[in-house]
Amino acid sequence: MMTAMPHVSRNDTLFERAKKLIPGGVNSPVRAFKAVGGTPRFVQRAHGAYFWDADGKRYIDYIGSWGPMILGHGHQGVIEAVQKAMMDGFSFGAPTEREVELAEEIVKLVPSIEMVRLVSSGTEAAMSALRLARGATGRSKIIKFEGCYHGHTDALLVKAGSGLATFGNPTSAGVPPEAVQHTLVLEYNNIAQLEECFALHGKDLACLMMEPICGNMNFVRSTVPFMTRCRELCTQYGALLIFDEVMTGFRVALGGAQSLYAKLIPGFKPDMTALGKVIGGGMPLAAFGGSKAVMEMLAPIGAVYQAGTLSGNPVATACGLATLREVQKPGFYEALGERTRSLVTGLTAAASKAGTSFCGDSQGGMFGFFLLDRLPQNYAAVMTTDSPAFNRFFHAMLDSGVYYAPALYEAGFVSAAHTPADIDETVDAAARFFAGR
Ligand code: HOZ
Repeated sequence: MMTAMPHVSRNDTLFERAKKLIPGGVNSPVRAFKAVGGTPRFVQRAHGAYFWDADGKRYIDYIGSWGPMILGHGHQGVIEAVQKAMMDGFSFGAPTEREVELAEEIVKLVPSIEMVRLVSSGTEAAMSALRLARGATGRSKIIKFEGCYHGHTDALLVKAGSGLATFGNPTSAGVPPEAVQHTLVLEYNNIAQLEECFALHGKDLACLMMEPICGNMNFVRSTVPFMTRCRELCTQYGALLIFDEVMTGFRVALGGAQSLYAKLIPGFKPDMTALGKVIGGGMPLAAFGGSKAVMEMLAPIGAVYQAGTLSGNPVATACGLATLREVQKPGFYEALGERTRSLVTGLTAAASKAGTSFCGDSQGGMFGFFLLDRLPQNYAAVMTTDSPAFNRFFHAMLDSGVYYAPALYEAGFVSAAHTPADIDETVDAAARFFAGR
């Protein structure tokens, strides 16, 4: 008699191989399933709103490479631009016309940016903006907020969100105390603490760096009064207000989160901005920019050094430019915002019907949801989420072919390729989970 062979998952096999050679089997901790348990899905291919794992299972993708894939995967126009660029060469280590074109696009779309420098990652963008702020002001101290993540630069890797929060070490080992001695960490949305800190340290502050809408403690907005005080105090004390819009830039609106606050706070703009993710369209590309006066303090004009072999890479800039041209088409953000809102509204209604605590928020193509009764305003409130319940939700959705971030501290992303049917399928899966709890 024939005995059936037990099914061996290719995801499991690949994970076992990966773990022998790559720490934790992943090349960035947020990809691991350490917090939720189980085996990470190894992606074989992706198209539109979906990816297929190594076992051939299809998932509706709400990570989108952690934000860049705003058009969905494999957008034809972007593929053509990348293929064309590749034929002319991968990297030159010398300037190209496309870098100028991308800089022109960024400056046109983000009015606070008069000059921009292209780099390869969000970490690099935030790190370089920080150095420039210190160079420009001649000061050392900086403010960051608990739960905000600005990449893995030493000085900013303290009480951070994203993977650090997920794995329970919000301050990384290996960061010497001296590296963070000038970093002041405050509670997000806490005006009293902010005012107190400026009163004590304002004259020594080089900058305040913040995610205007924080996507690294799930999805938490700065309140308008808080943002107003951040701007006022930075101006009053001569510190630079740096927006980390690596996640939110071209994602929550064409002009980023700063364009939304500018509508609510007259004359509002940050002094510097870090960008990434969407501007590369899925290729390693990021940027930081600000006023001409500050940006001209960078080498080779000024004394603040910053460099990169692959900065402004010709293939990455082609991908970024093609992506930015698509998102400027009329109605793009209206449609994307509507689709994302319908997801959050659908999930909230399904949870409410089942009597489950649930709330969510979204802006443009970025969203967050919490198994809580009301939206949290800071990291401590986010931390009150029932993480085992989140893990059960995550796995139920994964089994149903819906891929959310495997961590409750991450925002989610909807692309232009997500259809109403994808949203319905997602909400139905969630409703089944809520009903069965
Ligand atoms: N930290 C980013 C999301 N919060 C994703 C990039 C990464 O760390 O891999």
